[in-house]
Amino acid sequence: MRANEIKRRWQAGEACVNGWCAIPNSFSAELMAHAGWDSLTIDLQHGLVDYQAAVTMLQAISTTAVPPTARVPWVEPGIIMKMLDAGAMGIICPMINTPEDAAKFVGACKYAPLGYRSSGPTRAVVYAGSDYLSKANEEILAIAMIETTQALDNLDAILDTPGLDGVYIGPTDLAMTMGAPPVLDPTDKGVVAAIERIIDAANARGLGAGIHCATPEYASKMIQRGAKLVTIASDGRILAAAAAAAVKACKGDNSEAKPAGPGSAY
Ligand code: 3PY
Ligand code: MG
Repeated sequence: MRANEIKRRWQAGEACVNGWCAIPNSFSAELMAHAGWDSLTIDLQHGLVDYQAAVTMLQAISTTAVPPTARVPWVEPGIIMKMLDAGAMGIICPMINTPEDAAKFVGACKYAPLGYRSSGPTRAVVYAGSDYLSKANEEILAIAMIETTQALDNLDAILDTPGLDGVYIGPTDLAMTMGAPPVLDPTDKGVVAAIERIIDAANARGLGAGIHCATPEYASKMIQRGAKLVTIASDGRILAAAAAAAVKACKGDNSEAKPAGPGSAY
């Protein structure tokens, strides 16, 4: 089976600079795949991507060796298994708040005896190799999003879930549940302390810690702080910023760019 390069990097103590695909299109995914990211995530939660678009995006990404993951909409085994069958090499699952959520999530990502994933890796065998069924439990990553105060309260129990490979911090939701401004790249002291606590607790167990960032500067800072997967914005966000900058440069417009609200952070 194709080795999961995210896992290889984590084992070598290296971080992945991760791209985020929210645009439901195979060509934008192909462009992202050729842009030099270490890994890519197709976002079926807040991205505009449905299952059929996601399949074509996985095919586009597989014109390169970049490992694809998917963020699913919720802790729902059906879509987790469908994305894995389509060839995602890992799943990022939002709102894992309890050890029960974590066990349900990890179980959906792993075949028996580790979990209850159903056998039927229709495209995954084509993409990842004919020995997929026997190797998938080792190579497929189950990454739980920690993004609420409830998850913080249950952090140790969630991280101790057998088979969990990593965590992914959602700073916006986390801040919102802490009563802080809901933004990526937070500076609120309480939110920053929570992020650092999650990264340290994951690293102490040999789990990969990921975080969604808005800027390369914050992402680099997070790598220095111990994060092993840092996302920078999204395809849509990067496209919008580059387009706005080009128009502004051509028009010689010196006015401030319109700030995007937190809701458009992806
Ligand atoms: C959040 O900030 O809540 C996220 O889910 C980022 O992906
Ligand atoms: Mg979130």
